[in-house]
Amino acid sequence: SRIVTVGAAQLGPIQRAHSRTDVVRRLIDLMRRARAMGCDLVAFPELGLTTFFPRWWMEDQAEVDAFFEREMPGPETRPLFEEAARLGIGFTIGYAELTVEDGRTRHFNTSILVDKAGRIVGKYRKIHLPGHAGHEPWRAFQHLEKRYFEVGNLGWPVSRAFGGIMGLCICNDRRWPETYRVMGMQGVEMVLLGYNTPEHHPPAPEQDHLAEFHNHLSMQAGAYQNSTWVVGVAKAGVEEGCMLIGGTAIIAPSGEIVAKALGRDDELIVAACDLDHAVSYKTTIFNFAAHRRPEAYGLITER
Ligand code: ING
Repeated sequence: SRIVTVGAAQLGPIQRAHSRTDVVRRLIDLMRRARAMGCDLVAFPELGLTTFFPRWWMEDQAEVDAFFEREMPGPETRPLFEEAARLGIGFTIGYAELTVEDGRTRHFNTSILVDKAGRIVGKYRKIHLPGHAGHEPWRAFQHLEKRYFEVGNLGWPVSRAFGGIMGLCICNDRRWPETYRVMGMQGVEMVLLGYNTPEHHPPAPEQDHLAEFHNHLSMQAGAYQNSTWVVGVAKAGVEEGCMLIGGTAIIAPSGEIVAKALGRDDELIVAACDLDHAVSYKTTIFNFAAHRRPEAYGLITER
């Protein structure tokens, strides 16, 4: 067996007034608790340093860019990296990435995987950007990821770390089977993802009561159908008047939920995840080499 003891560190709300320093203090507390429980790795949510700012229509780019990190680690996040290295624990965290590439300024919804020595060994930029790009004042709140972020340009890479093959994705990605399959084709054994999911979905309020169900359904299906562990970590609770679901969970390759958060505030759940648990599925029912028929799958890559 190859045990990776994982902490899924759900965050309660981050209000607009909370500084990065305020948030890093909460992250370090959760990281220390995870280490004390024997974790090799602790996973934090999507946009884990700020409030979910795509809920607002903003026209001043400087106001928007204030939610982004220009370097990682930067001055306010370096203490998190230093504490992780001191404790000997790895972590994932999501953040808004502002960078200059090919001579132009780029904005991504990004997540990184950091090893026990504090090195960034994996990086992902969100590909499935939900919501809308224009101002839609009929909504109780906006969901403007298509306005503030570019589509990720790194694909879904996997990293060899923590004794296995680790993958990253972010929030809406978890609802799309293609996300897991692209990583499954690379032999992924654990997918780490964060999410900020409003309970209310203005275009389809009739779905709201199923928000928690659809959250687990998506991740359990992805785990089972690709024989991989899935660790899904929420930023939860009432952020600036908007209720975000919790439901942080650690899911086995069997599709079973092995640990689940109970509330909607800062909450740590831990599980000893045996990466070899996936072998039984990868070598039988989901033996891709033996059973997949890619010649029949062309349509799923069409527009
Ligand atoms: N959040 C949501 C998610 O996919 C959303 C978007 C909200 C979809 C409500 C459906 C209903 O979980 C992010 N950040 O992708």
